[in-house]
Amino acid sequence: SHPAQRSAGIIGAPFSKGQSRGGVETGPDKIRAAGLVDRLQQQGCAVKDYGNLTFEDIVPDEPVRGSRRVRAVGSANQRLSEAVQAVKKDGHTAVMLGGDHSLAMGSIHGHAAAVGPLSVVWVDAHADVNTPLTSYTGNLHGQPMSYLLYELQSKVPALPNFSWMKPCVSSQDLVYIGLRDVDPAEHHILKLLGVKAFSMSEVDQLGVARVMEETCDYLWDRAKKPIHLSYDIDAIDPSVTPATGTPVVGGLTYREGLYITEHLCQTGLLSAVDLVEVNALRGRTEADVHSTVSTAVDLLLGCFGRLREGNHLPDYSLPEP
Ligand code: NNH
Ligand code: MN
Ligand code: MN
Ligand code: MN
Repeated sequence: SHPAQRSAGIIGAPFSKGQSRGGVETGPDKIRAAGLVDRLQQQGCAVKDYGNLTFEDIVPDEPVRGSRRVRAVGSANQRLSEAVQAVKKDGHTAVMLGGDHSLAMGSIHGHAAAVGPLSVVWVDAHADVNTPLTSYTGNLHGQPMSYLLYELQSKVPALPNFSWMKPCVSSQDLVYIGLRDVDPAEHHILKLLGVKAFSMSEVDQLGVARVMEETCDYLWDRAKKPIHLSYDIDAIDPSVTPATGTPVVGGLTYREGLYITEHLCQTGLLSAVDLVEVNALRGRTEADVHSTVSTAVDLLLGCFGRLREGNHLPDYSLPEP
């Protein structure tokens, strides 16, 4: 059988101000340089590369409620939201190459604005559901879900350059996979809202195949909606993807990480993908960076029908002797 070979609309978002480590803004170009577009095309996927967004430098951008670069994050995400809406209106599966994970705000907002209610699968070592009032770090990449969830709006303060941002995800339409570094306030929020989460303990207990079956059963209980996959490369074990800002031991294996993409692709509902937090400056060696970037590419290929059993194009015919 042939998996849905949808077209990919790629947006590069070279943005790093949702956290404090330089280098994550080179993610889009590193992932492209590893051959993403060619390899997607070789597997029969049509690709339109929309290039990299440009972001204005906002000065001054003083901390707000302890969070840094709020205005820059707000305006970058507004631009990204518009770009994702355009890609969805062109009929592609949107692929957002980050950049840091604060970009999920604009990506998910734009996706929902274009197609309506979504299911969100958040694959990450972290829950990224702090509010500015609970964050220990003041980094907005640890906060995007708090702005996206309807149920948390009474707990999030208004921030400058965030007035465009409207919540668009219900807590029942969100599943986490890969959690292993969750702050106390985040854990409280997940329990309060009853958010479905497969931490690394559940991945150990159930195995990734059952995690994915249960993820889809849970999300489809009400209705089959377009899926937004937000993939933080730090979900994968740092032995495989060390070049990222906040590596956490005990992560998904390469195979588990890839299985998630294969399974979601086979649903036919994958409508947008974020691949974030690849930071080439965080690798100690060239091999660290190569392993991280090539894993990111493989995850994206998995989202667009690459199978480990092999693939062939539908019009393949054997050469006659
Ligand atoms: N929970 C921490 C924070 O809010 C860490 C977030 N870091 C991430 N998230 N890399 O994916 O800052
Ligand atoms: Mn994240
Ligand atoms: Mn993370
Ligand atoms: Mn065939």
